[in-house]
Parts: sequence; structure tokens; C-alpha cells
Amino acid sequence: MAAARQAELFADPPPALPDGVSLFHGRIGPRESREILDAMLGVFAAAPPYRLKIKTGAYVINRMTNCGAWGWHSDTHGYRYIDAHPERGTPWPPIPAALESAALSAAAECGAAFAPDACLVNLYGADGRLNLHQDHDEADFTWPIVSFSFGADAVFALGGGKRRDPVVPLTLRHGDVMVLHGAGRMRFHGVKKIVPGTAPFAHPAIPESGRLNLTVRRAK
Ligand code: MD3
Ligand code: FE
Repeated sequence: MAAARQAELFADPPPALPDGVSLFHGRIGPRESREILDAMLGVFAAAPPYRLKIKTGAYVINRMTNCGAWGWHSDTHGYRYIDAHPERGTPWPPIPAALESAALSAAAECGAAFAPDACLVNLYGADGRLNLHQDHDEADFTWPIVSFSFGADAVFALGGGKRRDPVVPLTLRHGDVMVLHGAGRMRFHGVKKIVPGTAPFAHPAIPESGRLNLTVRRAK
């Protein structure tokens, strides 16, 4: 292990996060990571990642796909949850059992009841990013969102309830789990950049020099 990384492990804990934002650093160990990532290869076979379009017809930079009953999709008509892969017309594959149980246990530790029916899968290349946004397409914001990061580090921006509120930078690393619940659920957030070369290992489910993010949620 690099000295800098090792020093970091023994450094003071980072400043407390705001209410409703819980970050479990290194929660998913190597064995569980591989189990989840192997299962994601099955998801990709049934529901190949694709590039979303926005209303203008422009393509979004990251590729994405979904698992669970509902999947988030965007095209020239706008964005919404749909029940089938847009190119294949087949239902989204189920949320892998290992992923769902990890999401349920993290939510339970935050005191949040959870019955997920959707998981957005975001694939970031080395130049991937995600503009500041709010997740507001779900029917009931009292359900939590549980996010899993794999691969290279991401510099994440956590904002407030309004777009203009100040943002706090946070690093999301391989194996980190973030739970957004209660007051945290409607905060603005985005991914400023990926830090290539920081992944602990390569896996075919993780884009080369990039990152895989899974957000387990309840859409309907
Ligand atoms: C804070 N994904 O899929 S995960 C998304 O890293 C999304 O790919 C990012 O934003 C990613 O919508 C961030 C962490 C996350 C997810 C949802 C949140 C943070 C959040 C909802 C509210 C506040
Ligand atoms: Fe989001």
C-alpha cells in the first residue's frame, strides 16, 4: 500500500456530513465487490449499457443501464422511469441478490425502511462526469437512495436543497456506500471528475480507467 494511502487510513475522521447523508467508507470488501461486479456482467448481458439522449438530441457523456422492475431513461421526449430496455424491449434484469442485500443492510443501519424496485447503473470513463442535479423522478422521496462506488475514485460534489447552495467536495472510492435518507434525499449533487489510476483492481464490469456507480432506489 502506498504510504500516502496508508497515512490516510489512520488520519482523523473527515468532518461530519449533514443530516441524512451517511458515507460508509470501504464498506464493500474485495470478496463482496467481486460478487457484485460478477453479477453486474449478467445485468450487462441482458441490458447492455447505452448512451442516453437529452431533449435536444445531444448524447450524455456517461453510458448507463438499469436493473430492477424500473429503469431511468432519457431520450428526445424527456426523462422517466420505464419497465424495459429501450433498444431490446425486454424487461430490465433483476437487481442482483448480493447488491440488494448490501443496500438493505446499509439503509437499515441508517434507520431507513427500504423496498427497492430500481437500480441505476452509471458507467464513467476516465473523462466521465455528472452535472449538478436533484433526483426528483421517483414517486416518494421518503424512501432512501443507496449508492455503491466501484473502480477509480470520483470527486463528488454535495450541495444543498437549492442549486445555488454551496457544494462540499467528497471523494467516493471503490467499496464506498452512501445512503441518502430524510433531509439528505433532495440535496443537489454531481460528479466533478474521475481520478484514473486509483482503482484497487480491474474488473470487466468497470470501464477501463473509470468507475461504476450503482444507485439502488424505489421509483414507484
Ligand atoms: C445525494 N449518481 O445516479 S451517487 C445518480 O456517482 C447519481 O454516479 C452519482 O447522482 C454517481 O443520480 C452519485 C451518490 C448519490 C446518489 C443520489 C443522491 C448522492 C446523492 C441523492 C441525493 C443526494
Ligand atoms: Fe443523482
